[in-house]
Amino acid sequence: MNVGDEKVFSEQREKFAQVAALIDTATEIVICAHTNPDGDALGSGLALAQLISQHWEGKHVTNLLADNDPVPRLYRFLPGADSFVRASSYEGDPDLFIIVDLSVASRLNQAQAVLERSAHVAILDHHPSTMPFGDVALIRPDAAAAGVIIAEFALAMGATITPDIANCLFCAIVTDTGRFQYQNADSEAFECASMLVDAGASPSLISLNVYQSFRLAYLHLESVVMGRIVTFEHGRIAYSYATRKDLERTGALPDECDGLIDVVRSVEGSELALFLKETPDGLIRGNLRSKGDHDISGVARAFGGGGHKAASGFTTDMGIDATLAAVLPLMRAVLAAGPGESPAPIARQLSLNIDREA
Ligand SMILES: [Mn+2]
Repeated sequence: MNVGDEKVFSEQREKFAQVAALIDTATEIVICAHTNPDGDALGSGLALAQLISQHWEGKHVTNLLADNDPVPRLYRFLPGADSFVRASSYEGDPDLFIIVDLSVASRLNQAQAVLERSAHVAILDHHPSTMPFGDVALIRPDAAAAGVIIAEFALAMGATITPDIANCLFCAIVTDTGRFQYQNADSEAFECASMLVDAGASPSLISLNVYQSFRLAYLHLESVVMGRIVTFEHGRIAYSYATRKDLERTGALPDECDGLIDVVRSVEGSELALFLKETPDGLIRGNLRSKGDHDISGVARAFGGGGHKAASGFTTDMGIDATLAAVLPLMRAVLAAGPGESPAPIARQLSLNIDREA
């Protein structure tokens, strides 16, 4: 949003007050983000938990992980990262469930059971959502990161932003904007970041941990993925992948692969990028990026995934070759259709999904 966009701000203020009212009356509060949590999901959740604990008295706040996987290695330096509880081992009945960086219940995975036991639900998110739910849903797709919304919530509450909270939120914003390089890096993101540095966030500390602490095994995998990049459509589409064998051979871990899509998208002249990763259980996790105005989210949706116009993801069980064979034609169709249009092959694939689910 543009700084000074009064209508958005007043709507947001109203929703913040509603969320605060839910916190006021709750004692047992849980916070959870999406499966495969990234820097925004983890940083936003941790910051919000610390914010509530120190600004409100007598709240019992628990940060949940949607899955049984541990916190990805690169984010374990975040203040409070060791306090996460796996949703499957959480037995409470929360008064309030706050969902951050997510507005689709199914991507809560094992935390869905906790959601069902919760008396109230609030959503603070920036993913485009067609089915908002919960008692309060503040969903702003124009916000660069969920961390931006949490930072503004803190300001609206008049809460103290400690250096720990500031570091969590700075990490959220720097990772979701690709170090302030993606299309979503707007003045609001920079304003928030500036405010967070004033509050004690250390950009160099976060950069050191997130971008300059790769294990050699990961870098060896990166070189494999780099060596395998293929472009077509005159270089406008780039893709690469990592198999289970690649991971075994290099010793890289699945949760280290999140940055590999950035390697693929860095090819000169590429407008759309795809990276596929085979997970240990044989599923294929796909990351899609659009560097210009093309909307890539429809391709992810066609395979049951979702996300933003410029960054989205999906999971299939078809193997790498079959996934490439299915996804690449849709990417080609997105290019052919031009910005803002939804190409027919995507609509067809979406209707196939609906038939299958029905
Ligand atoms: Mn996010």
